[in-house]
Amino acid sequence: MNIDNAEITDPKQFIDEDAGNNPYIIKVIGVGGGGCNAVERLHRENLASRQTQSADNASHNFSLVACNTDYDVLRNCSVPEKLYIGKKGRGAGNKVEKGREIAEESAQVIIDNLNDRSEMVFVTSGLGGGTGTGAAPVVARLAKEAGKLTVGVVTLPFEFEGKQKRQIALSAVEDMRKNVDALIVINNQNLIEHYQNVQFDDGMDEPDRPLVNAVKSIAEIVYADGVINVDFEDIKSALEDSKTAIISTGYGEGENRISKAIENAINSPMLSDCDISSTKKLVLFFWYPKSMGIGELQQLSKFTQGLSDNLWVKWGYGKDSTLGEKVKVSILLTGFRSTLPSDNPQSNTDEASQNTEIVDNPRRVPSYMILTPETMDDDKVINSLEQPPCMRHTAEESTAETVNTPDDDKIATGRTGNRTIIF
Ligand SMILES: Nc1nc2c(ncn2[C@@H]2O[C@H](COP(=O)(O)OP(=O)(O)OP(=O)(O)O)[C@@H](O)[C@H]2O)c(=O)[nH]1
Ligand SMILES: [Mg+2]
Repeated sequence: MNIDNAEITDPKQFIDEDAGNNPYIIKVIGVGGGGCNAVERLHRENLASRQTQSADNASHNFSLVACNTDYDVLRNCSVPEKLYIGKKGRGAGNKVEKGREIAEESAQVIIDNLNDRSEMVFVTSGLGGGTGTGAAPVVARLAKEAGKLTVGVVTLPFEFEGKQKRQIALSAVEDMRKNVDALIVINNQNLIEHYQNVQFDDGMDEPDRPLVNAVKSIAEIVYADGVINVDFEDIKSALEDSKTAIISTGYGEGENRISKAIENAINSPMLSDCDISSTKKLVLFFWYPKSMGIGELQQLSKFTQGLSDNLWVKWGYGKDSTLGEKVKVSILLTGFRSTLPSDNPQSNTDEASQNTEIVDNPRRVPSYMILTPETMDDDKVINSLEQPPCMRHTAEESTAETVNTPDDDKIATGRTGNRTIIF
C-alpha cells in the first residue's frame, strides 16, 4: 500500500495487508523512534543472513512490526509491517503521557495486529522520549492480555541526554516490568564506555545486539531438531513472570570450548548490570561438533555450580556439522536480580521491582565472583582477580558471532554489566 497518499487519521492505513497472516510464533514490535530503528536493524541483518545461511537455519523465523506515532519514521522504515498509532502523523514530542494516551486510544489496532499465530512477542523501545516510553508498556500489556509470552527489550538514555530523561526512563522501566514476563535492559551509556575506539557507524549497532541475539536464539532453539529437544513450552516455563532475562548465543573453540561459548553468550557490555549468580531458571541448548567428548560436559557443571542452589534447568543438544571444531551454545538465564544505574535512587519496593536494585553509582558496585575450591589455589585465577576480564574487554570479544578466546585458556569467565562470575 502507498502510505504517501494515505489519510493520516485512520491508523489501519499503515498496516501492510501483504505482510499479514504472520506464519511465525515469534514477533518483534519496535515502538517509537528507537524501537523502529532496532527492528529496522534486525530486518537488515535478517535479509543479509538469509543470503548467507542455509535454508534450514531457523534464526530468521520471526516477524517484525514497526509501530510509531510518527508518519515520517514509518514512511522511511524498510520493515514491511507498519503499525501507525495516532491521528496527526507526528511524534509525541517527548511527552510520555501523550505517548501512553495515543496507545490507549489505538488499543484496538494493536490488538488486531496481535491477533495472529504469534505466541511470543518482543516489545522493544528506546526509553526517554514520548512515544516509546508511553506506548511500549501499553503494547506490552495488550500482548500479555492476548496471552502472548511477552519480553521487553529497552534502552536507557545516554548520560548526555540529562538526568531528567534518565529518571523518566527509569520510571518507564518499572512500567514495562509490570507488563511483561521478562525485561532486558540495555544501557546506552555503556556504548561510550566500552566502545571508545569503534567507528560511529559500527558502534551504533551494538545496543541492538542483545535484541538481535535474543530473538535469533529463541528462534533457533524453538525450531532446532535436537537429539534432546527444547521446545516453546520449555522457553515459556523459564520466561513466564521471570521479570529478568538474558537470552543469547555464543561460540567457543579450543580447550574449555563450552565454557568459552557460554561466556561469549552472556558477556554483553551493553546490558545493564545483572547479578547472574541469583539466576532462578536456566535453559541451555548446545550444538556440538563430531569431535566433542563426554568429559567436556563437566564445563556445564562448573557453570551451574556458580548459580543458585535451587536452579531450575532445562537443556538440550543437537548436532551441527557446519561448526568445524566450534561449540555453539544458546542460553536463557531468568529471574536474577538486576541493578540499574541512577543518579537519584528511587524507592523500588513494589512487587514488580523486587528483582531490581537502583544503585546511585554503578561504578561503585563491587564485582561479583564465584570461586570453586579448585580454582582458589590457581595462580591464574588470582591474577585474573587482580586484573578482571572487564578491564580487558574489547568490542570484538562481545560480538556473539565471533569466538571469544580469553588470554587465559585454563578458566573461562562470564560477565554482565560490571559483575564477574568465574566458572
Ligand atoms: N541505542 C539507540 N538508542 C536510541 C536510538 N534512537 C533513540 N534512542 C534512545 O531512545 C530514546 C527515545 O528516543 P526516540 O525513540 O526517538 O523517542 P520516541 O519514542 O520516538 O518519542 P517521541 O519522538 O517523543 O514521540 C532516546 O532518548 C535515546 O536514548 C537508536 O537508534 N539507538
Ligand atoms: Mg519519535
